[in-house]
Amino acid sequence: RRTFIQGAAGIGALACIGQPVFAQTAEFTLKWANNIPATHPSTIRIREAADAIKKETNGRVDIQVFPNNQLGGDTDMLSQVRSGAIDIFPLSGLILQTLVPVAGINGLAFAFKDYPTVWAAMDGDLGTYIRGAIDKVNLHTFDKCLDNGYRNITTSTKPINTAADLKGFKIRVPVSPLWTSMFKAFGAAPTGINFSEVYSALQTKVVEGQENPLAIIEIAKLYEVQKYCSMTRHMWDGQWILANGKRWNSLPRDIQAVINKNVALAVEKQRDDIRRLDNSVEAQLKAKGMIFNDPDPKSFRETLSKAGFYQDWRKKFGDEAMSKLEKYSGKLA
Ligand code: X2X
Repeated sequence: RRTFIQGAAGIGALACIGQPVFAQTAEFTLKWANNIPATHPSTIRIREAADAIKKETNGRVDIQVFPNNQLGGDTDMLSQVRSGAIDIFPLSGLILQTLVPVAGINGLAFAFKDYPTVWAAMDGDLGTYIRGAIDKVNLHTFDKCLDNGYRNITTSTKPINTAADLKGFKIRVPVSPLWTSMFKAFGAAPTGINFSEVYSALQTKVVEGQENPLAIIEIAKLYEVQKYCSMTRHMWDGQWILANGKRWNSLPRDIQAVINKNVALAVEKQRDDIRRLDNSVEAQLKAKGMIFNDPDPKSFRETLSKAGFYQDWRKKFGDEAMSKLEKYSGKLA
């Protein structure tokens, strides 16, 4: 950790580009890393929070933000936040599932009909239950998760209109048991690939398609290597903001309070940004040549039911977790 503090010597040099200068060297330098481009609201809002935190602590806290997989892919960054090489790292609950099985539960296909339901569940007792499970692996989780969004399928080859179009379809999914099993249940051929490798996997046609929220498809320029966007909205995905437990607990209470307050503010703004993008990006992507279609969810849900997808995951997650989810989603079968 001492080595990070050396980096704070750079603060003085920033004075020439109009950043505030703090006479003292930061007492707490925290590395914040993510898998998302610098221009995505998840990075923009956290950078704003980092600036506010620096000001409000009179320079005692310096949060350094490393976006876009600069410090590794998700699987690697998860190890790093556990070891303390990274201090704070937002990660999809479904990817965290490899370590905390129940953290994938919000990804059960078609669980949340709309955003009010998402936030009621994730900011309510489903979220509390998941955070409790994450605590047990010595990661601190901030109260509210970031929005990633409702996910849609893009392809370079054909539109996906019904579940039958996914038969044998070579699709990238994030590295997560639930994601892999969902697309296997659709009859597709899913490959688990970290987001850091997705653009090139699509470009070199290792896979024909992938699925992500519209904001990511636009900001990570996936439209350059994909032609069709099928608005399946097959799941909602968010990112839990994880901190190394030992590091977090070692911070003084007043410092934790300033960080908590500003991260919570950043999350609120980030959620608004994503909602706005979710409504506006389709037009931009169409202008760039993507072809959109709106599939009926019915064949997708039926295919999953018939394949035993919901039943299998009900067993894995257990009745207690499922009842917390189904309070919001209604019965999933
Ligand atoms: O890896 C992905 O597809 C992404 C960027 O949506 C996640 O973080 C889960």
